[in-house]
Amino acid sequence: MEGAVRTVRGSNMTLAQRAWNIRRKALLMGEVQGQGYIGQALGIADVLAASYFHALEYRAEDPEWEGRDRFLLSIGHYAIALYAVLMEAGILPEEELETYGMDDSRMPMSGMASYTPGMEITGGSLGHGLGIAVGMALGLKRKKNPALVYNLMSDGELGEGSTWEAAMSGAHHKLNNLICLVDFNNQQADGKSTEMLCSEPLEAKWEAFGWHCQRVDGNDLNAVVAAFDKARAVSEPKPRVIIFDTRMCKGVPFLESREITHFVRVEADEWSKALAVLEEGKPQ
Ligand SMILES: Cc1ncc(C[n+]2csc(CCOP(=O)(O)OP(=O)(O)O)c2C)c(N)n1
Ligand SMILES: [Mg+2]
Repeated sequence: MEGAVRTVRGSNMTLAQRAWNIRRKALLMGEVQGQGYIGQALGIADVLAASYFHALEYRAEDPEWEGRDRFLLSIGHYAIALYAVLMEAGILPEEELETYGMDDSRMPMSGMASYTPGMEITGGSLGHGLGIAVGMALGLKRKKNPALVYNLMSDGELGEGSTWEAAMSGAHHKLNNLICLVDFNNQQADGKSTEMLCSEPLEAKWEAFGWHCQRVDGNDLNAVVAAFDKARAVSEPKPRVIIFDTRMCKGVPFLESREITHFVRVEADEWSKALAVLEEGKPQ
């Protein structure tokens, strides 16, 4: 328990506090523009906290350090969530928060590799992150670089054929330096993922494709951390996937209970209300 909630990055801030900070920063950015994929950001905040404050190797002052673990945001529309954790990690300066989504900002609404330090790929065209991750992982292996490649993708991307081609080739090349993270929020543009194009039984599917697979509650920090640790410790020569079941809008109950859609509507006066509600749940 203790090991799971405490960050390994030289501060005594807990992962729960990090996740809360990520949610707060994402809400502040959403408030700036009056919109944003906030449901996704609130849902994935725990996974991002564990990624950047427990699992990944990187140097905040040198985002292109050759030895860094690569974190690919296949889902470009989750950019607001990644900016929040990049700021929390010190890779992006917090002063830029208010520029989110503006002309000339380094933080456009969809993730763009050429704009933002720490944004490894331009990922808005869904279904391509895993293929890029396979190529990167293969390249790192050939260069004898021990860095890991993490690819964060969505449940909607499980409906893309390119995802499964990439999965097959990752296993073929025995990419034990590749960890795929699936945000299973059971939502996509037109409704619930399980009703649009059901990918179940998901664990059996990944395993049949030759991957080591785990499935955990993505809003349970202890389970998330344990899954990262296990994924890194696997000795079999195969790529690893962790499916995170997450809850959209997690941490802001009045949004959680709203009829959840891909683009959660937040009225102009509700951003400050959401921040106030989040404040009530601030971890000690
Ligand atoms: C190849 C491709 N097809 C369609 C889209 C349009 N699109 C943007 S987000 C989205 C929803 C995809 O599902 P998921 O990523 O699970 O959505 P969320 O959980 O954020 O609702 C779609 C279809 C796209 N960006 N790329
Ligand atoms: Mg989804």
